[in-house]
Order: sequence, then structure tokens, then C-alpha cells
Amino acid sequence: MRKPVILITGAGGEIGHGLIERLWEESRPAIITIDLNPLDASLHDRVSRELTGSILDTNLLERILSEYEVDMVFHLAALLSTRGEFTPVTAHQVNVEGTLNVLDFAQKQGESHGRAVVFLYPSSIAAYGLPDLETRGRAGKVREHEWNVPTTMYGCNKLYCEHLGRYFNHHYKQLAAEKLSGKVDFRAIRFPGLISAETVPSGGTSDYAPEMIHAAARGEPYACFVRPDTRIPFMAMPDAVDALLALARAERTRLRYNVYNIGAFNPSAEEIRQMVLEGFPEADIRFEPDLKRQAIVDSWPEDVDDSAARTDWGLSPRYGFREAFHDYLFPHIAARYGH
Ligand code: AKB
Repeated sequence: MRKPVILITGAGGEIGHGLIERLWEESRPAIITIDLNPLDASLHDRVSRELTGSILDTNLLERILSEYEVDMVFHLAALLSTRGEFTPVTAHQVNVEGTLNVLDFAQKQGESHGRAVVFLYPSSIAAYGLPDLETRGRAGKVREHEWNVPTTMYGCNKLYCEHLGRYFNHHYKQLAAEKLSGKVDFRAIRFPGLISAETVPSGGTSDYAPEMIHAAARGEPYACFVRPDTRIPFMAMPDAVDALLALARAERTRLRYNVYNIGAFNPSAEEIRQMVLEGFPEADIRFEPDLKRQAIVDSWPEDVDDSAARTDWGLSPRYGFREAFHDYLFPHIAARYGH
């Protein structure tokens, strides 16, 4: 008998960290993880098995297939938008070929145990691409089907993998004699920038917000790489984890789409600086825009329309802008850095 488990790829990253903690607190399910690096010591006893390796290693995925029955996959492994621009081919390999491997793995799982594998995929606001600031201002809250012309390798990868997931879900091997689609129940969230009190992201372009608050908490000066008036959607990490779990647990019949926007608040970089100063009045934050990274952020929408997520699966973030900082970030970050 193979053992039933949840599979989390890229488990050592920001979302994985919060997700593993939350699953452990809730119900302690059997979890196996894949990450290029060993997990944080704090997560060791939260998982049944930790595999150090790559999603590009199909032998590793075959091994999991032979030993475990996976009903749910959180495919979090990815190379983010800034890093992807330095190594676009590697980004494509990890983000697209890696995702194809994991989708194929989920398909085989579904075929072997006969149930649909719920496949959670974190997509991103990077899947959007707005051509200029004037259009961006006019666009306001963008809907899922609008402005799907990303400018980064990461954004192109995310958008394409949304389509791959939809293909596996609804059209996989459509010319075969028997119906093979539906074994992968693909559900994607286009995440905004995420801010966690526990971890600092690396390789993203929305990183200026989390970097600003973590630097302030460490008492270090911070040079913000975007203009003060830069505005994109953000969300606190606990709400991002809640959203993933809410979508994972939603009745399939209630889901009209495979891909959903979510958002919580969309402050400007200057408004974030002001908010950080409320918690850390000594913070030394100045603006030194990097024009190339700025152009990436400027191609992302200043807000998203997440009404479909609210209607279909009850998206309802706990933290607005003020609450995210005062009720979540300040207390947790202060504890983390020993204030
Ligand atoms: C990034 O900046 O690349 C990510 C994202 C917005 O998906 N945080």
C-alpha cells in the first residue's frame, strides 16, 4: 500500500514556510516536501519526509509516485521575477519544465489512484503587463483576462503554466479513446506582493516592501529601489496561506475558473515607508530607484479585481494595510529580532 500524503514543492520558500506551519497547527497531515535546500530546522518535525532535490529530476518524482498516494500538490517551487531576468533560460527550466514535470506527476497519480489530484499553483501579478503608466492608471483594478502580456520571463512562465494547468485539467490527451482529463484539478491564485514577518524574500521585484520593514526591524538603513509613488497590491503572509487553503478546500462545482486574482491592500512605497515609521520611528529609509526594476513593477497593475475569488470560494483577507502592520508584522517582527 502506498501512503496518502500532501506534496509541497519549493517547501523551504516563503509561502511553504507559512503553509507547513498552518497545516501542522490545524491537523498535522502527512506531508512530503521537495526543495533544493534542506528545510529550516524549525520545520523538520512538521513533515513526514523531506526530499532535497529538484523538480527537474524526474527520477525523484518517479520515486515519490511509487511510494506515496498524493491527493493534493502545492507546487511552490519557482525562480522569481528579478532573478529570472539574470538567468532567463534557467528560469524557464525551473518555472515551466519543472511545472510540466509536476503536472505530469499529478496526472500519473490521479490515473493510478483514480481520484482527481487537487493542484495548487501560485501564479502572480507578474502575469500582467501594462504598457505605460497612463494606461496603468486608467486600468485600475484589472480582471483576470485583461492585460495578459507580461514583460518578464517569470511573468511569461506563470501565464503559460496557468494555461498548462488548464490544459491538464480540461483537455489532456483529448484525442485518446478514453477520457484522461480531470485527473488534475488545477487551481491557481495570482498572488500580489507578499509580506511575511518570518522570512525575507529573495529574487523578487515586489521585495521592496518586506525588505523595508525587515531592515527597519534590524536597525539597518534601507535604500528602496522604486519611486515613492509606486503602487502595487500586497498581502500579509497569513492571508496568502489562508487563501491557498480556502481554494484547495473549495467545492470544485463552485469554481468557475482555474485562475483567480486576490488582493488585500495596495499602498504606495511612500505609504509603506510612513507605516514602517509608525512601528520603527528610527527607521532610515530613502528612495534610490533602480530604473530597470522600476519598469518591471510599473508593468504590474496598481490593483486587481478579486471579486471572482470572493464569490466563488470566499476570499476574505483578515488584514487590511493598517492591520497587516500593526496586528501582524510589528509584533511578530519585533519578537523575531528580539525587540
Ligand atoms: C516577484 O516579485 O517576483 C514576486 C511576485 C510578485 O510574484 N513576489
